Amino acid sequence: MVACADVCVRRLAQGCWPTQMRFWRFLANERVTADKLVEGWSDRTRSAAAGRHVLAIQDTSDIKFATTADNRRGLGKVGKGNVHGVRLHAMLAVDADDGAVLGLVGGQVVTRQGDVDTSHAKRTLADKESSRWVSTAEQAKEVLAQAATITIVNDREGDFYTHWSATPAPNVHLLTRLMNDHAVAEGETVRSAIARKPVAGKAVIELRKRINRRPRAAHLSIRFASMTLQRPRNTIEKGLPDTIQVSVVELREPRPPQDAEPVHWILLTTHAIETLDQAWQIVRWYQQRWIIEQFFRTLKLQGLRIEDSQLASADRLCKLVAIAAKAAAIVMQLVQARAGSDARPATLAFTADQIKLIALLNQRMQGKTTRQKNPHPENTLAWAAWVIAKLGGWHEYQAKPPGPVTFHNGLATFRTFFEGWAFKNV
Ligand SMILES: [Mn+2]
Repeated sequence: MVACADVCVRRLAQGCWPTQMRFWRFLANERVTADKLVEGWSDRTRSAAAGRHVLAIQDTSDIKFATTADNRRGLGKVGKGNVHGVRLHAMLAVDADDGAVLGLVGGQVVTRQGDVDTSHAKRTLADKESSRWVSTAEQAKEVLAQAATITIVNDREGDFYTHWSATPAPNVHLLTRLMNDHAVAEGETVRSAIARKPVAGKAVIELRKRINRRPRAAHLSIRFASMTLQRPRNTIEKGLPDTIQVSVVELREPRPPQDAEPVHWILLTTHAIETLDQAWQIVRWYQQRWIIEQFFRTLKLQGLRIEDSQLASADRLCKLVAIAAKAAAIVMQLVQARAGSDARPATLAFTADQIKLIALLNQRMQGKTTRQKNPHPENTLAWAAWVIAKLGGWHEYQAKPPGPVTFHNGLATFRTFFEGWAFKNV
């Protein structure tokens, strides 16, 4: 899937009927389950995480598939309205110091069966869909056991008291954006208490482009404090501690440009914050969350186009999503490999035959000057990524490094080359 930049079983088989049958049998096999495939996500992540401070970033994305009223393909509802598909929850390991994607950690791929009618507060965590945040964090503790420190990073959905009580451990931290306000010991809430703190510092931060936001430089002020969260009164969960100690960081944009939504982030973390530098560090770690959004984009519109799959049943679509998630993580590593000097082997993403072809293309593409030479050691991922980026139209005189779209185009071109080359060898 990585080398072909595609998840379409028919196209992956390159017109070879027995190969296509083998893919289908694999997806249909009852012993091949989405859970087993998810377990396989992390084989290489374990050792890559050793000794590092790892940001374990998790998030959920709905993968929509086309259905009709007569044929839902066995898929439950996702998102709003009459949309059907599967829900992918994934956790990526990212090096806290240099932002390198170390690989997938865990998660789940599910499709909803039936509607939930008991109200949210009346169900215990084990019954709730939100339990995925806690169970994936537990997977992280096991997969990332060799890491020096683990910081689990969640968006707002991952902010709930049970998670704060279940997950943190001596070298396991939690960093989450505030969702509902929490009561704090002083008889206040997080929001009101942080607002009364003095501004500790100011900085200009570049905001990335979003669907409803143009990129801009925002003038932000930062506040921080340590606080004691109080156990919610309405919980039916048993055994929760009375209080939990956290640090709170608030970012505000006091004077946003006209027509722009002002920035207002409140972050909660179990990391201790004593200095202004430490508070900004927390903000920078939280900003790394964009990597998982890139990952979902790679899987969908900008990359593998998983939502175009024509597979007929929910069970097989779940397995396909589980396989494609691993492919998307490797594409992300490829994009990064080109930017840095990543010495991991090219076999991470390519077969032995494909690497032979990459070596040939590499010879042809290099120019006479040093600058036009592939600067990376042979057979590394960075070396392969240089060739793929060139195929995607990137030029070494361009100031900007190649992005996911260039790689997507490069991989598509590579696939055509590879088919022709394999055919010639027949
Ligand atoms: Mn989310």
